Order: sequence, then C-alpha cells, then structure tokens
Amino acid sequence: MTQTEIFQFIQSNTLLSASLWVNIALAGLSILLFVYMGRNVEDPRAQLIFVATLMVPLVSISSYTGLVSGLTVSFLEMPAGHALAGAGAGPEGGVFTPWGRYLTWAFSTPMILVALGLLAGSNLSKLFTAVVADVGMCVTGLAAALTTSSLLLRWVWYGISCAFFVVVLYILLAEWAKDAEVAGTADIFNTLKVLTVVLWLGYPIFWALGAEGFAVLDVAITSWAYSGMDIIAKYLFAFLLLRWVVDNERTVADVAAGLGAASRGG
Ligand code: RET
Repeated sequence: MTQTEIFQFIQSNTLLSASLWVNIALAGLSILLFVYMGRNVEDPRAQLIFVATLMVPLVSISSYTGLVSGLTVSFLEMPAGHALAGAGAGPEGGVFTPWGRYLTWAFSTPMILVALGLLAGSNLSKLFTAVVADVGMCVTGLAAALTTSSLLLRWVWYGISCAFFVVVLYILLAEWAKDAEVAGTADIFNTLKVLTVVLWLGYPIFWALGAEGFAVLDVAITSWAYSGMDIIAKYLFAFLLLRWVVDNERTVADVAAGLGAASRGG
C-alpha cells in the first residue's frame, strides 16, 4: 500500500481519523497553554520540569501528524495463528499497524518520568534506571508490533516489554513515593503517580485486546482507547503538574537544594 492509499484509508474511516485529529488539536492547545503558564518560572529545577513536560505535547503533535499522514502506519501481514492472519483492511491484506505510536512513546514517556523524578527528588541512578527501562519498554513494544515472522515471538517481545515496565512501576510506586515524602512533594506526587500507574497499565491491556494482539477490538476503537488514555496521561497530567509547579516554585527549588520539608523537620 502506498502512503497515499494509507492516508486515504485513514481519512475514509471517520472514527479512526477523528481519534488522531483530536490529539493534534489538543496537543497544539496544550503547547500554547503550557508556554503561557511557564512564562514567569525562574527556578532552574522548576524550569527543567517545565521543559520536560512541554516536550510531551510537542512529541505528541509530531507523533499524531506522522500517523494521520500515513507516514508512520503500515499494513502488516500477521503470522500464522494470529486472529487476523490472512485477513485485514488493505487491498493486499494486512493489519493496520500504527507503529509510529510505539516509536514516539520512546521520546514522550521518558519526559513524563524525568518530570516525575525531579518532582520526587530522585537521585540520578533511579532517574537513569527509570528512563532507560522506559525506553526499553517502548522499543520492545515497537518490536512486538513489527514482528511478522512468528506469533510466539510477537508475544516474547511483549513479555520483554512488560519486564521493562515492571522496573518503571517499581521505581514509581516504591522508590519515588518514598523520595517524595522526604522532598515534601508527596501530595502532588501521589496524585500524579496514581494517575500515571492506572493509565499506563491500560496501554499493554489495549495492545493485547487490539488488532495487533488478540484482535478483540476493532482498529478505530483501539485507536480511540490509546487517544483517550493519551489525553489524560499527557495533557491532563502535564496540566496538573505544571499548575502545581507554578504555585509551589519555592518547594521545587528546595528539593534541588536537598532541603525538602521532612529534612527541615517540618
Ligand atoms: C506496550 C506493549 C508491550 C507491553 C507494554 C506496553 C506498554 C506501553 C505503555 C505506554 C505508555 C504510553 C504513554 C504515552 C503517552 O505519551 C508497548 C503497549 C508494557 C505503558 C503514557
């Protein structure tokens, strides 16, 4: 299928194309809003949280532009044993695979973790571990989606990706939750932690249920599931974080100096 044919396929499926255009619009609005919100932030650590968070909608608008144009979408022939083997929507068969999503998660999700780690007062080792495991999760998730030789190996990649995900979850739930207590940022960190953990768990679930996994859900519904989770995990998440950082710049600065509320005795 040529890129033009893929583009036309996406445009002709209104439900599918709406799930992509909605995110382009919301990412654009978020970028403008976040730049405006951050205009007076002066503390370098707060600024770093802002830049990391601003990258999320910037990567997102690029990601969805790639998808909507057909550049980062392929119709792939599924291996024997897959629910959609030998079937699919393309003229030559094949299953709609928006692999650009998985690729761009490798750029957006580390930014979310950098922002969360800085908020929690993480040390460099934990921040490094979380980011590297997260990139590993995204790249092996991409490998799962692109493997067409063997059904078993698709799920092996999926399993490796889940193993990386467990590392990220451990750091979020155990390590940074403790660090945030010391840093005096536990309230906002816990809110964002719950939001992140609950939503991020949805991605592997929808991958398994979607066309690329067990094919329980149709392509447009799967796309809406990801797009809906993206709206909350990216734009709402970023908005809540940045609003708090603007209101609590002093606390963020103190985390940097190792002077969190707990170590001050308060
Ligand atoms: C995959 C499939 C393989 C197993 C696992 C996955 C996890 C993906 C996650 C994605 C999060 C994306 C976000 C995007 C917003 O920018 C790759 C679906 C574990 C957790 C938050």
